[in-house]
Amino acid sequence: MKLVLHSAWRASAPYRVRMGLNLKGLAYDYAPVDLVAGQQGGKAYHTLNAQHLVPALEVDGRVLTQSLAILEWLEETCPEPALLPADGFDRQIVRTMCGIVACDIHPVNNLRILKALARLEVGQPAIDDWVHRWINDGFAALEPMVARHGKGFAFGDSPTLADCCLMPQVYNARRFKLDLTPFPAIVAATNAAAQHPAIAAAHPDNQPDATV
Ligand SMILES: N[C@@H](CCC(=O)N[C@@H](CS)C(=O)NCC(=O)O)C(=O)O
Repeated sequence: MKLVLHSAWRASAPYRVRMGLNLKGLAYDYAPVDLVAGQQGGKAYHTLNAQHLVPALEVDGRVLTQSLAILEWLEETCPEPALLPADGFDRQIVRTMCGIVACDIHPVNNLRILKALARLEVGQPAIDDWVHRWINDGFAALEPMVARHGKGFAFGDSPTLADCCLMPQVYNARRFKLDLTPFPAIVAATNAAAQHPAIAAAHPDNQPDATV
């Protein structure tokens, strides 16, 4: 299976997919998309993702988009190691954790939203407050879930899709200098997950297009 991941080093959604691919032990080619230069809006990328968002995953020439759909596809296609728990109720808890990040925090803090706020002449301090507000709201719900269900990782004692969503969101929170003190369980779980080689390899700083 030939996999090509269209990714941007610092972006959350491709970071989720990099973690999934690495945890499944799947090799892939990395195709960088420069979000700052606006490559996601260009004609060439449109054929890969008509939403003009990363990631896009080429699979033997066919294209998948939407990071959660890609992660679910990976889980179905390569079941081992499992990134969802065996128990059906537990699986839904992991999916709930993913949803809090991917449906309720990330979309309102995405680059295009922050650019739209700037076009409305919202200043940087107010934009930072906006970003913090939505991360804080989501993390306030996630913190007791991780405290209850995490046993080294966000859920249980091995990586799940919850880690694939949480790691990038914590990276993003740090980038926006959010105070993570109120979220000790989230911090502990993500610090522990960061030690996992497959997860460490997915970190933004380790991508070929990283600019720091
Ligand atoms: N729901 C989508 C979100 C994808 C998304 O928002 N990607 C961001 C990077 S994390 C992006 O491409 N942003 C470009 C922009 O806002 O112009 C997914 O999970 O794949």
